[in-house]
Amino acid sequence: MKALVVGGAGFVGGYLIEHLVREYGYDVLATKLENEVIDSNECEVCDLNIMDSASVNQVLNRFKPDCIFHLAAQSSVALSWKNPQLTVDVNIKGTLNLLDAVKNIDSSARLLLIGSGEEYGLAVKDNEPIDEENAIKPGNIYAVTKATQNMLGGVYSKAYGMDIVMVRAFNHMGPGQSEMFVVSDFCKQVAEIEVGKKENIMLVGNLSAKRDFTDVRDVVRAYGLLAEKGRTGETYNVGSGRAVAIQEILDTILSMAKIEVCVKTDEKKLRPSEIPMISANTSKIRKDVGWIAEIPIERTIEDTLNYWRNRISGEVNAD
Ligand code: A2R
Ligand code: GDD
Repeated sequence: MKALVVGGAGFVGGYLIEHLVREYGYDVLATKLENEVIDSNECEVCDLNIMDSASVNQVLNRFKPDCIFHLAAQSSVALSWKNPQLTVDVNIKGTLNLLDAVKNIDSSARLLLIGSGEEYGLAVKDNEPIDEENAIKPGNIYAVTKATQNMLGGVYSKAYGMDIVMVRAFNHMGPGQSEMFVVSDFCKQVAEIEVGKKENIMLVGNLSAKRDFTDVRDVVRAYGLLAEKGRTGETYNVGSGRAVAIQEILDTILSMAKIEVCVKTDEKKLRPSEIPMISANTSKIRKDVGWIAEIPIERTIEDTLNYWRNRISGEVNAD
């Protein structure tokens, strides 16, 4: 089985490549942007900017994958407020380039489009986990682009008989994630404060929002199972099914800190608009492919904090 991982240098990409090779023995080609690095001897690597439709066609024609995991994106909600043009270009036009390339070469490859729990946005009601049958009501620019991706996937699947599975991934976390995202951001700050690399003030944004967090190692397990057993043309939630307040995440991280940390709200981290709570009903993925998130949130947080401690102490020693 030949799997193409588009956006393979990102956070999920690294874990997914390893999972596909070790768990399934897939032959993997991972794509990255020119300035990125994929540090793996388990797969073939090539440069690909999904905005360049000719190159997308070329890569597909050459590799002829059986399965494509589309991870490439501008993946930050916060950045989508600051750079809506880039977010729309990459997440919508880039996805369209991939869909058209698969269609044009008449490929029967299964395509997994990785969307977001953010697509539901304001449709989430009464603090209840939301399922795939609900209407969506995206509440930010990133969410609009991912909702569009999902709709394009549905249309291409129906109209052209393409084998497309759409995913709505809720928040993921784990060692190696960019500090643009909340768990990594908080862990990095604690690790810097512990070694005196940063003054003892931890800057935070909105702590009242509730989100549904899953360990990246569980997330890639879901993607592998969906590629193997997901129903074509369907959308699947990938999440833990439990909403946790960002305040609770912060408290857990602070309880693991080696020193007492001062916390301060940074106005710049507050967003123009915020969905109060988003959490996944995961009945469908459990029923169809037998997936359920397994890794407890405390373990992921501890692993992420230790990742940053190692990285920061390495940097401090190198100075
Ligand atoms: O933005 P960068 O330099 O970190 O590169 C990202 C890359 N990417 C692109 N790849 C090809 N052509 C482009 N025009 C392009 N623009 C950005 O996609 C990054 O290496 C990768 C996405 O990985 P992350 O940002 O680390 O996201 P993560 O957490 O791996 O999420 C995977 C998927 C994304 O579609 C999210 O929107 C969704 O799961 O939640
Ligand atoms: N990044 C960040 N930094 N977020 C903070 C902070 C902070 O200091 N303080 C509070 N937050 C809050 C944000 O306002 C948001 O409500 C929540 O923490 C999570 O923020 P992020 O980690 O930036 O993720 P996101 O929810 O905006 O988006 C992530 O999850 C989506 C799925 O739900 C990304 O991984 C998306 O790619 C993904 O689709």
